[in-house]
Amino acid sequence: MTRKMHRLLPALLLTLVAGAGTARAATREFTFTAAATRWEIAPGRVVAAYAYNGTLPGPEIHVREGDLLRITLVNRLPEPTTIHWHGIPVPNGMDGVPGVTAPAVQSGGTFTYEFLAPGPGTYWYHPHHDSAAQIARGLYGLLIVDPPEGSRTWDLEVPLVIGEFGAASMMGSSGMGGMGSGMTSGLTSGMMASTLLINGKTAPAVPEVRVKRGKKVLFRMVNTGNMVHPMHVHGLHWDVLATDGFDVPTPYRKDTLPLNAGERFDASLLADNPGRWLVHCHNLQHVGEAAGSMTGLVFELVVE
Ligand SMILES: [Cu+2]
Repeated sequence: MTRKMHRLLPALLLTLVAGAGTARAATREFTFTAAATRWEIAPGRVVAAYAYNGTLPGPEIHVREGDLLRITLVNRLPEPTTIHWHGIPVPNGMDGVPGVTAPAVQSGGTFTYEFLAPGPGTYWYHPHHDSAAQIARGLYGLLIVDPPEGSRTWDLEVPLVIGEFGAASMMGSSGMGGMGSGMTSGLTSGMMASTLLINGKTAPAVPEVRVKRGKKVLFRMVNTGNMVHPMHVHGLHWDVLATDGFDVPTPYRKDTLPLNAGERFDASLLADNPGRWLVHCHNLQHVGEAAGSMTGLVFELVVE
């Protein structure tokens, strides 16, 4: 054995040992381009939004625990921005907080975030620069660390990302356009409801969820807004499995699950009661009725 090999051997062994523990870990590379876009929150209702890769919410990323994530932010917004990885213990410089961890990414600039995927669970990402306004314009998305292969105990997975579109403008922030005439008609519950989004749509444009009787559905719920949204399901129950990315010690049942600002829940639902059921925010100012259909934070769950 040469002297060079002697020097390399410990490093080689370390690599093999480390490799054995994370045999299935992979390097996962993504590009998120933040840009202004027009977004249809309901048929014919187009708003001026900010979005990652032109979608609202942004791309839903699925990775495995231990994967090395390399996510490049391309800033095509007319202002600086960052991405903060909510709930993920990233290295300090990757946390996306200007003035604390790393400078904001200027308009036209790029930055590559690099960190390891944490344990299985529901996480989300959003800017931490002018956060209230940029999140209210649509910059947010889900980052899901999937459980190990074969350990899933649900049949269908449904994201439930709540957004308060344009909420910052109601509080006096500038630059929110495209909300339509509703913005000038006063703070009525109907107007409020028209700005609240589930997965980028407002009811009645939120698609129904269809599930076969006896199947289990996992809802990955995230409240990206600033208000509490008590999500209520008719005819069935939520089984709370995890909150903020942590499994709860003992799953518990709820039929109304309050999502605080920034909070997230993994709640499964056993579709054991056939019919067409309502799922809605039970802050009833967040749902409304227009022309006989419900608006705002509401959708239908069909058990076949
Ligand atoms: Cu609500």
